[in-house]
Amino acid sequence: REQIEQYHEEIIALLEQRNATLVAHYYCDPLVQELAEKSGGFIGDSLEMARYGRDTDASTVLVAGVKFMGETAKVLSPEKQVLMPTLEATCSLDLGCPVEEFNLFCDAHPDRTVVVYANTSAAVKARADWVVTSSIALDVCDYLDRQGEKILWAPDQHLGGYVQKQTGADMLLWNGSCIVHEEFRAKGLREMKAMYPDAAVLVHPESPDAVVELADVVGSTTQLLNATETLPNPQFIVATDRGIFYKMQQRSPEKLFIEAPTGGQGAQCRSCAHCPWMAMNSLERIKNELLSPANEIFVAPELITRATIPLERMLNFSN
Ligand code: CIZ
Ligand code: SF4
Repeated sequence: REQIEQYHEEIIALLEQRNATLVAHYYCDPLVQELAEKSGGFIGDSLEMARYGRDTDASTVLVAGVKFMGETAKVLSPEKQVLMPTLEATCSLDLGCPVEEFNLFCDAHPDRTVVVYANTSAAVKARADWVVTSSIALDVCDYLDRQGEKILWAPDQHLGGYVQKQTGADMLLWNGSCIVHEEFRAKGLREMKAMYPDAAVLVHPESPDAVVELADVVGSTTQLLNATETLPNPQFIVATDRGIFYKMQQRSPEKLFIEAPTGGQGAQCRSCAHCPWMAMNSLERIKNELLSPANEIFVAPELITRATIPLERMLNFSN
């Protein structure tokens, strides 16, 4: 613990020297989230991170998350330096939606409004009419449906299927998925619910349909976090990345938070309830990056110009 405190203090001094701020995703290691808090930085979901990065006065934004979050920060603040602890931290949704294939898909369906999830590259966003996160996907697609628009949705098929079911919108879905959320299993969850009859079940909509159906609350990371405060239940079964337990427990120390069951077993399962890419954001890498920046995010100017349009729409819609 003493060693960690020392690490934290060294990093805070380095952040000050560089006029830098640390912004961390809820799925990062608790020690990194704690550092973000202590340093006066920020913890949030990808929508909140994007807004914070845009609005901060710091000249350098150090993004502890995955690559698309760094790219989004750069697109929204091209004048700022955006650093990441590593450039290897990616996302199965981003990887599963390469821009060349995506462009062909869009070309084949010119009559559809293109809505992409935030978990995509800047190049994919540059082709989109709208960018959404899980906190506003339902509202945006519902709005577009009411305007009579047909939607092309990418890349998460589970979230897309959920939105389609809830809104009745005409949606053509890309077939991507999140390697963390797709591991949650309905059978195990049903058994767990029977063991904890007083628990509320919280599910992120990147999870399979059968798991979503068992939920008391379906929502984005922030919406699930808020539910742990507003619901009276003493226990919660949580189907999302376990990184979020840090904030849940901090806000409600008296409540019990239980990981929803996954298909894989222990150490064999690299992605069970914790994103292996989020886990790459270690204190050591954060410190090294501030000592000698080697992982700066650059986005081509023409992509910035184009990707800004759907990203601004996202930020304005959710204001
Ligand atoms: O699954 C993710 O990576 C999420 C939920 C990102 C975000 O915060 O929107
Ligand atoms: Fe991507 Fe899933 Fe990791 Fe989020 S948790 S960054 S969606 S792989």
